[in-house]
Amino acid sequence: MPAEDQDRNKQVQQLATAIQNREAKVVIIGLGHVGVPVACVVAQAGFPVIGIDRVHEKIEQINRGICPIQGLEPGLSELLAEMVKSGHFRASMDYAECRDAQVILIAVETPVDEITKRPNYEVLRSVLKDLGRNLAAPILVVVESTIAPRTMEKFVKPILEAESGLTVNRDLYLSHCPERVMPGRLLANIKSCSRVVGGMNPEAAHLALDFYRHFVEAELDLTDCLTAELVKTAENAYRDVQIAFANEVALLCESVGANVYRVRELVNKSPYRAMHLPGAGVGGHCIPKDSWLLIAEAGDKFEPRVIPAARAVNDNMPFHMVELIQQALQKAGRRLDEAKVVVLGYAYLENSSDVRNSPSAPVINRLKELGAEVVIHDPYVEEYRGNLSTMIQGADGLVVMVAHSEYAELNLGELRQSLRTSILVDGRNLFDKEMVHKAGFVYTGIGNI
Ligand code: SAJ
Repeated sequence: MPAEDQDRNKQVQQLATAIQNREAKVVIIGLGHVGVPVACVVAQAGFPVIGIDRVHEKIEQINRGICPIQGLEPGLSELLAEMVKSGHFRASMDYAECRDAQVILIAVETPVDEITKRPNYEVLRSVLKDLGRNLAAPILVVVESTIAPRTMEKFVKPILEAESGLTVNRDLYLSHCPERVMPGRLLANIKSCSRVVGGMNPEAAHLALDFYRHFVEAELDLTDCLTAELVKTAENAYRDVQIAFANEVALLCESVGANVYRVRELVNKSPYRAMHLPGAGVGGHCIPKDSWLLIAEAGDKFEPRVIPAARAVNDNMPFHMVELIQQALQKAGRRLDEAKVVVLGYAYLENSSDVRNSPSAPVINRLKELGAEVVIHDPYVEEYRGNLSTMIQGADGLVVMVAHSEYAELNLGELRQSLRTSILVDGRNLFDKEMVHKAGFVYTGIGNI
């Protein structure tokens, strides 16, 4: 066997052994909702972990044992403090930490451009360049961020090879292993959710598999990078399309005077049906953008129609909420530009403080554009905490944008005393229509007007 191949095999073996023995130094780039819990779990599995991020205060917080992730994440703060204290996890801003690493995980944001809906890889590009200049063979680089199909081949591989001088599948092993974390369950998901492990070649896939097997208790499905890119973006686009279908049925129910939630309940009694929930909009850090990543490479080969249409239906739901508010006020003889409206919920998801792509934002902006006075309440979002009884004084309508549990407990009869006009617009089917009517309110809601 030629010396070069012998050397290559030796390097792969070295890397595989370091991973199997948990001696491999692991560097995790991007300390956000994915990077922080992953760093803690990898450290807990026994690997020495360095986290890299560009935000200095985040580095400071972590190295003081403080978790920078907001929101209710069971066990995360405690695990981070323990891993920092034991010396298994440290944060840094210095990419030089990658020079003696054997495994690199990249978990940085991969948004889409607001207008063009094209992938915005500026952060990913910057990270890859800084990383590439600090890579030493042999090395396994895993991209966990959600990326459009062909990104590993067309974008990640050329930048890393150009900056490092290494060669993919010889001393640089590339993998795409998309995360499947959900707010509120970050730690649990990393261990319990099955994962797709894509490799630029079978050896890379197996190196990644051996790594993830140390801390993922669920199934690990081996495949290539392209398939892994398609699986992640398609699984979220699937959810977006399902939600759009539910929203379209809701609008149909409004037009014929039916209750979409009763329709959905009975539809789902039919085998193999799982109609999603209609609602006031689709927010979050992944569902709204992953559909655009999925179709980013359609190019001139074909024109995707279902996926963009689903996005348009879901993006319109906040504006439909404003129409329902306007109609309810008109019925009560109130003009929107003379009304005070209380928006209940700013987070994108119930019982969460995560406000990324919040559907409440377009509702609030549109109401203000139309001249309404808007008051925002959210028990989980610092900026909007407050005494709801005080905030609703003299208001003309309560708008339920988020199904936070505490809103379901509200005493509407009591609240009604403080309102000028008793209107409730329900964007999340949080209240029973008859119960609200009995409390003296005019009720209208998505799919149940
Ligand atoms: N939503 C609806 N109707 C539904 C479900 C959700 O309107 O039937 C809205 C929510 O109110 C929210 C948005 O869609 O504004 C997104 O909700 P989500 O439940 O999908 O929550 P996410 O954004 O945290 O999605 C994550 C995704 N997980 C990963 O990306 C790993 C998604 O694939 C999961 O299905 C989802 O969590 C989950 O299962 O909770």
